[in-house]
Amino acid sequence: MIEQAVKREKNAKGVTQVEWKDTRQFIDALARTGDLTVVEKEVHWDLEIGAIGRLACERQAPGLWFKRITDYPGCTVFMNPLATWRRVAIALGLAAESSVKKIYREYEEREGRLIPPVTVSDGPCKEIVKRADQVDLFDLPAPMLHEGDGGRYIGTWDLVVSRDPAAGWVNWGIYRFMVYGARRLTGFPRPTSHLGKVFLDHYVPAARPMPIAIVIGADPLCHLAASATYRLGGDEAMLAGGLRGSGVEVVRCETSDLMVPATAEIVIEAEVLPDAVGLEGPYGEYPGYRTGEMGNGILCRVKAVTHRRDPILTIDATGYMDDSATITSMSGALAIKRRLERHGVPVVDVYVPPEGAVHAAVVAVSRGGPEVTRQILEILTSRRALLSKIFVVDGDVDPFDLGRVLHAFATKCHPVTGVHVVQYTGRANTLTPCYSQEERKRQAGGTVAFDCTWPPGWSREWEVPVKATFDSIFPEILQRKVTASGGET
Ligand SMILES: Cc1cc2nc3c(=O)[nH]c(=O)nc-3n(C[C@H](O)[C@H](O)[C@H](O)COP(=O)(O)O)c2cc1C
Ligand SMILES: [Mn+2]
Repeated sequence: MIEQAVKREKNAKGVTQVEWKDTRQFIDALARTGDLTVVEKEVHWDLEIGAIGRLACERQAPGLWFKRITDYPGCTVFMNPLATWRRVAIALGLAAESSVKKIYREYEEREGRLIPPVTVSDGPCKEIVKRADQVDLFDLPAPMLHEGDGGRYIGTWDLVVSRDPAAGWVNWGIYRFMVYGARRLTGFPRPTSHLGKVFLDHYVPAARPMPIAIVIGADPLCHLAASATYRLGGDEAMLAGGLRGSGVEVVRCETSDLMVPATAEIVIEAEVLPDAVGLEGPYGEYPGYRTGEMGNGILCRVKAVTHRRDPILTIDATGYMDDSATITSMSGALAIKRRLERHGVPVVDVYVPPEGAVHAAVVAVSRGGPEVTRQILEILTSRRALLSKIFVVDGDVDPFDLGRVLHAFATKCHPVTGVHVVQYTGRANTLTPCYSQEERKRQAGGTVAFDCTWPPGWSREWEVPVKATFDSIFPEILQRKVTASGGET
């Protein structure tokens, strides 16, 4: 059924076009494949939605559409849009049961074909327009997601549009935002994020407020593009167009010249203040822990809110196996693969397993050993270092098969000479749970690479042990006979 929803006749450029152009059409698609649970009974925004959404992630259960929220008639909440591979496959217009490897290959192919956005003069996101003192963020059902969060989070499955005033390029990224008052938000773009860097490099020194648009509930592939590990200056709107197979329709903001996806559910137009901060966090974060304490976040003044009629607030139940486990890990893995290729590493494939919360990567290489492992470690930690564990495996190990990866790690990684470590300051991931508060302040940390490959100097004839697996330790003729009979003879 899903295959039918994708225009099979390819357009002039040979691009597959995905039909769903907004959150509502995507929700319908999920309902058709059994990947949506509609919750009709009333649920509370204070922890109840968060608890149900959290359990759904941990069970890899369908997405959730809450239709009745305490105190908020007229608003609904859609939770965990892309937190399973099935939902990522459906968003891309693939069969729901597509393998992870197939999803990776499809994403990799489409991200190479950028399609620019299309400007429109009006769109559903402008059905309701509230400016200045008409704005009250408490009109929207921002949930208290986890016990102990610093406040109610309205930006979890968002897409934040901003511009570099010097170079003129536009950035999209997903960053968390907390309600701080009726017209105030605080947020947590990491200092290493593109928004964080542009704000600190260009707006703070000039003492100018930075216009941003927090877009909530655009079509799922726009959010996938916004979460992607993407180059500085790269245009995520064009990436989203490439993933969809058609340009994203964008419309101008009311209070700035930023352009936002026209079919989004909610758009919060704001400016980040250059000379003030506001308390933000803690928050139950994607590594699967409540990390940090309440601290200073960026402080934003809201200038307008526009939304569709009966707006759907999209939310990520952040934590173990959430939306970033699937989408950020996939784009991260492919960015690692490209980077290693550029540096001449003989990389075959890279997998960042969702269970590792974007902290661990598996890199398969056609030629391994300590030098290649060291090279991989240095390349992957030379800039912002989000990963802290790397498993380097030989090319005959399928990196997507975690059982085989663990087998290679357990049997091939030398406990003394196979472990390579680097330490760094100023670029570590401050959300890595094993780092102390003191290390986080200095952005200090390290990365370990486990060399799970045979030393290149070992003779294939007599030093490398023969694998005692079906495909290695039996004559080919017997393998063919056994597989031909279905493995029963
Ligand atoms: C659901 C979700 C929430 C995220 N929240 C944050 C966040 O609060 N702060 C942050 O720096 N990155 C966050 N990220 C990761 C960024 O979106 C990701 O690193 C992206 O590449 C950032 O874009 P940038 O490179 O343009 O900064 C989140 C990702 C997802 C999928
Ligand atoms: Mn970006």
